[in-house]
Amino acid sequence: MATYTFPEGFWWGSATSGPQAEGAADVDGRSQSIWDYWFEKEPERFFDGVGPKDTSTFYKNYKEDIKLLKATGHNSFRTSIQWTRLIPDGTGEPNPKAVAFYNDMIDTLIAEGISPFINLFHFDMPMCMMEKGGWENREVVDAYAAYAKTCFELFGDKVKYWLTFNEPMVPVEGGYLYDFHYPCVKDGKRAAQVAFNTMLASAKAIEAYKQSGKDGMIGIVLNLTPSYPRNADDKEDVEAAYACDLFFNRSFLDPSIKGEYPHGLIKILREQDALPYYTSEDLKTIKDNTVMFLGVNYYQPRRVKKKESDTTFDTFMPDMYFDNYQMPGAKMNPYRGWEIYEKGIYDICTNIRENYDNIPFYISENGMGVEGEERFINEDGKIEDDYRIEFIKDHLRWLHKGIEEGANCKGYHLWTPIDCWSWTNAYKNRYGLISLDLKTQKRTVKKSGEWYKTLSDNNGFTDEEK
Ligand code: BGP
Repeated sequence: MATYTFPEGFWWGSATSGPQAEGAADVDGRSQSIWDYWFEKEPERFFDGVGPKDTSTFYKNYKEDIKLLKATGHNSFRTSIQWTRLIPDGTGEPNPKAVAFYNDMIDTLIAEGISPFINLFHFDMPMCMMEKGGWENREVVDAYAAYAKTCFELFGDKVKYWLTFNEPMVPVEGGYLYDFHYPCVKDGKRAAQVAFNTMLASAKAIEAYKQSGKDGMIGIVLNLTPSYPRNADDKEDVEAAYACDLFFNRSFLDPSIKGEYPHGLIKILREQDALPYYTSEDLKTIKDNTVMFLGVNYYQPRRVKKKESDTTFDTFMPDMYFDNYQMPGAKMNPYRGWEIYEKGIYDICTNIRENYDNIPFYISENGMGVEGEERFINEDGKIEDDYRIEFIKDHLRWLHKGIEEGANCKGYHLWTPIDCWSWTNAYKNRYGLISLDLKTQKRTVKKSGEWYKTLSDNNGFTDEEK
């Protein structure tokens, strides 16, 4: 029987975000984000035509919800402040109602012994900032830095773990390369500018945090997709995987941790005439303000082969350098279409240990979205999601091995506590430890939620003999 015990004080918890969980989108002075706007324009792009307005009612139910976090073993929990709620005009004075909400939500967590991890931006560009050009406009970078500073002033005495961004690469991919986030642009050069300005915004927030003199830690959450070549002995496949790593991982990982962009990435962007505009002062800001810890969201690997298709591109696109590879026999989550490759989490541990100074990190998201979970409701009304328990254990075994070999991993957060709204997938796939009845908003702890409590209480788990 193998027992997997995690380091003392390990952060067990889960993550959600303001826009996906709070609901109350037009309550108490909150302004529109790009999601509210996009849904108004193109509701058909959202699964079942369900938009971001009433997502999961955390704004109203947070006190009860936080009790459920406690009941499912959380000692830590990440959510995000919505810029649109805190500073509806994008710049200027914070909205007192939002300040009261966030204060009370944070206080309630702390009173339950749950450390709040607060993220400042989860894909939710305020529409008033988008009208100015979003991340393409440096004014928005400065407005974000001012918003971050306000957050530290308001909540920095009690929040000890801050994150500047969640998955900053996703709005780049979704909004400027592959058409799954507003503004649905497909242009690699503009994408590079958006990525650079987001990185600069992160560094400026870190600078503001350090200047605030608060005694917590600030980091960034990155979605890391280890890139595996189809054939590790084929030089061109390996080069394709290397390019993907540069585009999709190292474009934020290197500047966030090392304060510098990888040479390979700069070389490609220069060749493609797609280098973003920047000043030497920007580079210094990035160099001087690296993260104190890292959040890693891990869902899926990336399988890659050399460019074999003869697609033509009107503008620079990363896809000029690789083709995606469908590996025969890959284990898939059919509902999300993502490969499940547990060892990827271990490979990330090794990469951070060997190449990124073994910086402290935690798994800030990992999880499994399943459609039609009602199928698994038992006579007591509880969802028996054994597949989720297996999914978590399968990843934790590899994470444990990574830690045993020296990775500086501080915790594991599942996506997500209570089933929440998932962008254009809306409520198609459910990820929670706690189910949500959309009609009644009733919450019911799933089997995985009960199991998660024992996992956290025991600071690990033991494999039962088969
Ligand atoms: C991550 C995001 C989350 C969440 C999750 C699940 O990329 O940080 O916001 O949504 O993925 O993915 P999805 O909602 O696309 O199924």
